[in-house]
Amino acid sequence: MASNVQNTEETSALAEVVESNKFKTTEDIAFYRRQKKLLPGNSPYHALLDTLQLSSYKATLQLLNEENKVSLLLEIFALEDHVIRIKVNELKPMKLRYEVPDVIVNEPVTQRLTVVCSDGLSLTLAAANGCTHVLVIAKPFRMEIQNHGEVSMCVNSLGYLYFEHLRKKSQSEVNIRESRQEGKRKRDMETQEESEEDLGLWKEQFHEFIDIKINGPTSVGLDFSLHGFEYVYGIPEHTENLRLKTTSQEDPYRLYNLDVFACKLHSRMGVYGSVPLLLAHKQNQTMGIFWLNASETLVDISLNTENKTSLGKTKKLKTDDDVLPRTDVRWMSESGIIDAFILMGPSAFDVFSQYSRLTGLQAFPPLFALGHHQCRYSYKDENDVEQVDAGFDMNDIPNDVIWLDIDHTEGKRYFTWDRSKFPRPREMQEHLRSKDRKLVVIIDAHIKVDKKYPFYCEAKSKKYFVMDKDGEEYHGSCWPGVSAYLDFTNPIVRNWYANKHGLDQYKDSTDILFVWNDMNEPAVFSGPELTMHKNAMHAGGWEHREMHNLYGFYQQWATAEGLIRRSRGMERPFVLTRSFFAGSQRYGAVWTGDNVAEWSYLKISIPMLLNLSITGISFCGADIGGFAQNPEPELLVRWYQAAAYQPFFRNHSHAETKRREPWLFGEDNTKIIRETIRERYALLPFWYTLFYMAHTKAEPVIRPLWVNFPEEVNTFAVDDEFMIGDALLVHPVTKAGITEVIVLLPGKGEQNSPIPIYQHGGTIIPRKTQVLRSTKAMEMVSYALYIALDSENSATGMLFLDDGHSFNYKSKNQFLLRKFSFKDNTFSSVCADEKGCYCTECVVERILVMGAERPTCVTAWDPDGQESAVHFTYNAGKSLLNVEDLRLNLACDWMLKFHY
Ligand code: NBV
Repeated sequence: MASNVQNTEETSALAEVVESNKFKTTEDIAFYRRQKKLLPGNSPYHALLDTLQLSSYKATLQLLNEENKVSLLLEIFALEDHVIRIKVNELKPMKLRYEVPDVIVNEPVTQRLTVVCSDGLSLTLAAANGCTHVLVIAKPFRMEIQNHGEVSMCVNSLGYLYFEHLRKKSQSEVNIRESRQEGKRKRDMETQEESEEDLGLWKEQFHEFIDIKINGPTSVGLDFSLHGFEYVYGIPEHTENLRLKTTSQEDPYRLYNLDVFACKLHSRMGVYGSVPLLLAHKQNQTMGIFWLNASETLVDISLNTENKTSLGKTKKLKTDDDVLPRTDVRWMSESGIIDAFILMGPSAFDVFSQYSRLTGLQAFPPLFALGHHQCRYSYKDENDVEQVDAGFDMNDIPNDVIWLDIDHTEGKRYFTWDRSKFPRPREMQEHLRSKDRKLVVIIDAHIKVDKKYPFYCEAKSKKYFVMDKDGEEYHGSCWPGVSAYLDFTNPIVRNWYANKHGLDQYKDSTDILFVWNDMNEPAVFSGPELTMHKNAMHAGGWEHREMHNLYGFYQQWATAEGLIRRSRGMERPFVLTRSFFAGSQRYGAVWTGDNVAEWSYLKISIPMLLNLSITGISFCGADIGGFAQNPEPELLVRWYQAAAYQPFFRNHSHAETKRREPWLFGEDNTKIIRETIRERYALLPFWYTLFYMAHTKAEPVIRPLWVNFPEEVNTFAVDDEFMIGDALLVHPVTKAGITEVIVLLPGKGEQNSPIPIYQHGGTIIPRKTQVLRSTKAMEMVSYALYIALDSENSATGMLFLDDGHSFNYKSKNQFLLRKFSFKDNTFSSVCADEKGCYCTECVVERILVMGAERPTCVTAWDPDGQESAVHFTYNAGKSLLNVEDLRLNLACDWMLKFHY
């Protein structure tokens, strides 16, 4: 694709790309074709039980492939808190194979495994916790993971363990290489079809792209059978439903980070990011499989049944009582080793916490990042920014951030300003600061190759770029034209890059400027599938194929580190990334990329965000209105009404679309959008508290219904509605022209409703009593507590409070965590974490009790034990009790008594 093309050309070129099959189908993927040749039930692997070695932290034994006589090393670890880790590598690889670094936060704590039973045919290992057992069966090799005596999972019971060992090229293959070196390369390429036996072992062609594999075939794979499970979720990112579908007749789910503009819906092809975590749920248990591999990965899923008494055997589907469902999950990766974590739950929240111990917790966003974001590709100049900013105030709509896309830079040279459009970027930022607002600028992954661009020259001289297979700087084309790509996998490069965000280095940036990392799959217009060639080279001599899915993760990490460093470790960063991997939650937010202004894209945003949320990435959102094309006003309004209840809340649109600021769709629509955004702001204390819970306890901020109602089978496949925390149930309207939807209320059946947001009985939601122009402006606004009583007339809720932007909550314990409860006609506010201490003048001004009876009087008890009557009103028709004009300090313990 030509450099510096105009926007119109860009879009149509990209659209064309999607149409003309620039992306592989599974048939184009050689390692997949090779693995699919394996027949089930025929594993050539034999576990040599007498090679068992036990150390204080693991068990190892050898697996012999009886066909090719290559031995593998199996390592089994029992990690604390109910996680089993299984690693398989070659016993004696010719050279090291890639093991994913940097994703696992701390070396997991392991428990001793002991042999509890062994008969020469199998052996059983017990973890120190006493409830987990691992049965290893010798021939053919397979494993059973048992929990409290019940088989939860079998490994390799279908015999799909697959491991291509490193090898030398045979003489005939060497001849081919030599003839190429003699300059016959082109002719060879044309004449040498990939032979049937070859199957892309050393070379693979896709369109004009030839992937020469210096290491030859390195693919790995394994199957896991989940007994009793028929609902599986996760492995984002796909434009698919929440519940994963069986792939027997259809494509497998592909995990390969790609820049797919306007991705087709219900497709299993890879899009921008990948999290190789699959969750399985049944009534009494949730489990997870985390497949730690950053190379291209495909996942096959099939649903079977089996007799309760004969675990592991595939049977025809029956409906008998003694028949159990079973989901088989087969992971296939192009390279690396097998490193799988089996998260035993048993609850969904246990799985979330087990996974977070491995890959880390959601970064705690600064409060402003939970407000409304206004973005466009691109706001033209300083005047445009000023007008848009003023538009929010004129229309009485709160907003926290204005975003600048690629055109703010000088010829797509990131970290610079186009001075003809942005002559005074510093003043522009100061203006936004005066309005308590922030600026986010885009910094893409590609770097313009330009001898006059100091950023490029410095990185080049330091050899910080990814190299091509011949040892030259890797070049590809992207927005600036010919571009180079920083090797973010190298810690030295990340360190250098992080420093580039310093206020002294990034000219005319201020501390209200935050960052958006785009095109970091990485997107390479001239590369295969619009991404980097797999045989490009990274630090340490690793091929790009090994860690392709990690590239965006590393860029976001370096950026977040840069923003933290810029404030000398004081301020929380905000970084949005398009590409991501397991662990990206530690560095900021993710959005779902280039969606389209169509109802179907609004609908799919719900399952897409839910699958991200349950795989650790709570801070996620989709472009409001759809990035490409123009939403009709009704769609934009409905999209706002959905997105206001989703974690990352940003209006964004393509350059070729009409302007999309919220007040441009007629007075009636502006009014609804205004109310919707204002409602988001009123609920910010609730959102902020939930983010604190995600950050400290790995509880997803939004969740599928089944997470909160794990026993209610009718919730298991629901993905048109969701929960925010455990308090709000939201059912967005995702169809044109309707005024009513059918809402499933767990425990209560279905209901028709025009206002599809419900508060769950038994919960308390903290809100602000007034909405102002931004989160910062609302800092001192008083709180209201909305209490929805359950059938026992009780409710509980939490509130987290701190300065909203620094790390002081952590480094100096400057925070408040309050617990509210309503029980026995008494409402109380108590401290939920004694460590926290934060001085605030903020008060609770209003308490609304839903489902209450009319009291005779209400009294407040202050911390000194003084009781005084307080004013209340009661709406008998709605059973609403409203206690107003309170001034109860948030930092103190107090009570309200309701007298009957
Ligand atoms: O930087 C321009 C856009 C950006 O607005 C969008 O959000 C990204 O997903 N970017 C993709 C590149 C151009 C897409 C046509």
